[in-house]
Amino acid sequence: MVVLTKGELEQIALPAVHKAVPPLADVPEVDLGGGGARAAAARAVVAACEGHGFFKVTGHGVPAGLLARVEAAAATFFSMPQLEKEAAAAGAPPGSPFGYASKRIGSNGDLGWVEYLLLGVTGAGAAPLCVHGEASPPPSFCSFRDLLNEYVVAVRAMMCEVLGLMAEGLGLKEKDALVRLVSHEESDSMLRMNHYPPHPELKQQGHGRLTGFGEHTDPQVISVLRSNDTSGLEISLRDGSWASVPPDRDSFFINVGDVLQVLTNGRFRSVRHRVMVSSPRPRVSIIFFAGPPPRERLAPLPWLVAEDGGRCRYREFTWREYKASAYRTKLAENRLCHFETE
Ligand code: GA4
Repeated sequence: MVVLTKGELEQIALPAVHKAVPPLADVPEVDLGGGGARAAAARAVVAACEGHGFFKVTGHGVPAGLLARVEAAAATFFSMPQLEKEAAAAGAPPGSPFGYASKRIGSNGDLGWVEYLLLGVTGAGAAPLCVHGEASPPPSFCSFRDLLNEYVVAVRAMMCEVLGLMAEGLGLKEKDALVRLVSHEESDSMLRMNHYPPHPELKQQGHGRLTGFGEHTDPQVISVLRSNDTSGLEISLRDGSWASVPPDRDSFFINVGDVLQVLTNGRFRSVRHRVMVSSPRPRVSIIFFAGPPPRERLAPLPWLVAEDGGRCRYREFTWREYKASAYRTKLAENRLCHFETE
């Protein structure tokens, strides 16, 4: 499916020298199922965000049938001929990150062994998805989009539950301080579907690893990830080492994003992560990135600054400003350092 020029192949293949990394033994887990006490769940969310900046959500209430339909539809989309995929998601204005692409991540020269569909999600209503500037997507794509809308609504409800627990665990007076950001009419979120096909050379060699999606942090508030029970996701630990995340077909994974690190004055950790391709099975993941409205002014929350002895670690900025700055960077760059106060 993917045709590479020699230069591109060399760049993508370069990290194949990386050794396999150990599995993350202690993936923090938060059960939303109502079995445990709410205060305990709130504490577990905070501890996980302070630790790895990453955790697993069980008892999430998103119907298994919906997840199976979304997974099947994503697999069907990626199995279409290249031209059809491009046509189905065409219409994004030049310079916009939205639409279908293969191997090229962002617009600053990053490459990966991945093809993807990136869709904009605005508003808080029942049909928030939009393929920006869509001319007239084919009918087959419209039913796919309806299904993804259903998915976004369900995932956003679960995510708001998690953000509510976070606010509680942090002891914020304003209990909806975080939920409000991502469920506003103008919230600027995204849905991404990634497909990592097995690499033919790796299959022949039987070993080796390619970069599917290079290391990075997510700029938004939080990201909610699902995958088709296939390995590949790795996170960076506080000591700088990497650990692979054992796949789990029943749960969601949550990443703290850059904005949440800022709001919590650095108490929560925006987790650096990547996807490596070594599996003989294709990996398909679907990620919801929850962002605030473009005009939203973001700064460390006063309560958390007070708890930190009055030290405010980041200057105030709007999401529009941060996003513009982030989108000028290469994937692996530290984007928050430009907004630190010292
Ligand atoms: C990382 C998180 C999301 O996938 C994304 C990515 C975006 C893109 O693919 O266009 C970016 C990347 C992400 C951060 C730095 C810039 C922008 C690629 C890139 C090199 C959609 C996002 O919001 O930021």
